[in-house]
Amino acid sequence: MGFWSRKSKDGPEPPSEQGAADQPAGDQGGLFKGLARTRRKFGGLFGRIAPGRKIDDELLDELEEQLVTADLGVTTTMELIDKIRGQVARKELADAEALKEALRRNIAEVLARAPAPPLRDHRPHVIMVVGVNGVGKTTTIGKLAHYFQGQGLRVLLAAADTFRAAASEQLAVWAERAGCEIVGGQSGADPSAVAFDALEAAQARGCDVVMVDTAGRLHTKTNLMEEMKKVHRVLGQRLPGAPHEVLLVLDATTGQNALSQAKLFNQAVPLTGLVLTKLDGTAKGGVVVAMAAELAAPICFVGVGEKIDDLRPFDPQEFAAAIV
Ligand SMILES: Nc1nc2c(ncn2[C@@H]2O[C@H](COP(=O)(O)OP(=O)(O)OP(=O)(O)O)[C@@H](O)[C@H]2O)c(=O)[nH]1
Ligand SMILES: [Mg+2]
Repeated sequence: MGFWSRKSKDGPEPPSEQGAADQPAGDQGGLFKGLARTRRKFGGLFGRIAPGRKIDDELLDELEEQLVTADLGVTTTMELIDKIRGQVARKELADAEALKEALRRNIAEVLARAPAPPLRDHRPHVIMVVGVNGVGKTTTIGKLAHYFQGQGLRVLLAAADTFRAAASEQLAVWAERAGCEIVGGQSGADPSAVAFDALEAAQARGCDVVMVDTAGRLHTKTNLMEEMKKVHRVLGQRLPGAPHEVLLVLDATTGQNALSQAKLFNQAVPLTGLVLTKLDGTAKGGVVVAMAAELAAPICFVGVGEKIDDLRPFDPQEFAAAIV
């Protein structure tokens, strides 16, 4: 599949904490559990349908409304509903159970539309992490550092958030937890200079992965977006082709607003992937489907909690099954 799915040298992933009683056996890391609230939103509709109930316009209208409320967005919902109407017209769906199965399948199809990043072998592989304030960039970097270290890769973090007080200390705590290296800068230093120095250090030390933590910024603030572009540019000056990945971190609880953030960030720096955090705290998990439908960048990871293990590589089939 790509860089993200490199197999661990140490065998299978560690088992996750125990989840809900109805958690499927394969729910490593608690994706199913994390999406409980989103699923409840979908389940609410299916729960009210009497078994064997005929699929009619009234039922489809209700489903359409539910999908919009679950933040799939109007465009994506229309697409899904049209498809289901076609299946109903062709008499492919006998009852509510078949409808549920069809919805799950159709959602997985939409999610799989954005392909996983291609396999690229750079050394170091440079990943820049961007997003608005407080979405979970630093936490995600900590989780990813742990993930990569677990695959036997040598990771170095660049503390290029020189804006927020204590940002580099926060990253240092994650570096310690993950057991990786970190290069920081003085508070108030030029973030692109820190990124440059960190990349230089990673090259000298032979690191496999460099992750650049950046300050949170509003997608509408031009000067801050320019600063981010400079970090991107300077990394490329140090190592042509870098950064190889630009990950946009989005907070799933923001629902549809995440979509406009993604569009504006993508205009500033070419995004290669999305990470959706805080799926555990929201009933708006449906926004993932809207993302996959409307954006070119694939969803690489989802965050389902605050702990170091609470990050899952994104799997369309698994995700669709976990929400429907
Ligand atoms: N429940 C939950 N909380 C998360 C997740 N990811 C991050 N958080 C929490 O979100 C808060 C903000 O996380 P940070 O990693 O500091 O966010 P940031 O984007 O780096 O913030 P700034 O650097 O200030 O822009 C913290 O309290 C994290 O614990 C997640 O997947 N689930
Ligand atoms: Mg941060």
